[in-house]
Amino acid sequence: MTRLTDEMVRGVIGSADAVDSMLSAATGMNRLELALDALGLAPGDADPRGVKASAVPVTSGLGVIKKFSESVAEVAGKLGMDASVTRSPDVTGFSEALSSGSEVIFMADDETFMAYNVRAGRCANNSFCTAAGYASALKGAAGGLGGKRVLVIGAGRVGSIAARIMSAQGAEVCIADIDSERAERVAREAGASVSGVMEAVASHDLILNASPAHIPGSAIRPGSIISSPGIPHTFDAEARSKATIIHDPLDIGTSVMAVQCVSFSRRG
Ligand code: 2YJ
Repeated sequence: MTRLTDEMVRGVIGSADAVDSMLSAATGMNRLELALDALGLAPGDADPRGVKASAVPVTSGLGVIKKFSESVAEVAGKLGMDASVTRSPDVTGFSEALSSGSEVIFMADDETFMAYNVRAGRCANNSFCTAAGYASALKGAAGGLGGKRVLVIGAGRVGSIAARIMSAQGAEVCIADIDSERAERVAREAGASVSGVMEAVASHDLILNASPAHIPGSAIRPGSIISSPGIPHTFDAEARSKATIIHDPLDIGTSVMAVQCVSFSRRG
């Protein structure tokens, strides 16, 4: 799994309004509406406003990413949560978050990024929430996915979940991955077909890119919509001029996590 870096996270603080503008221009939804849609929830099912949240820095593995926890707290704050970063990292930070009365606790190591609902004892997981958020963004931008041909690039955790979600919504999903066995297996599970990356890009207008691959603009069809959680994000100027590209390094996945985590204590 690709790990975020200091550089990828650097721009998150202060960019929430730009992400909101990008989202509403492309999908017609703001971040809360997108998160609710991604999770199949109604507005009354999850109201993040005023919910106390902590982001706990985690030092294990490759260690703390500069401004990661601060960025997570900022994204939660943008949804109206009362969010802050704990003074201490790791277990002491988790304990601090509990003592401070936080209802939602965000933490990430190199494998897993989760939001824990203290009262409900349940977790929202970033891979699922990222897949659901970007699938919902693609659906919003395309005016629905039922009966439409959608390409998923990357059959890892996010791509495989997104393929299942969009297939269940009636899309005709095709999966492309450099590992063809992995693509075949995920396609079987999702009721999807398989294709090579470049020929699939040339024959699809709706793409969910959950891979770190560089897709050259010359291969992209004009008017395409590309919902792209994949990092690093390396679309060139031609791609950006031909396609609507939906991407941010943290906001969409974290917003969906926050809303799902809040919904755990609101809906039994
Ligand atoms: O607390 C910190 O600053 C770090 N321990 C954060 C680590 C962030 N983790 C990742 O980027 C992993 N790839 C997990 C993200 C899951 C994406 N679905």
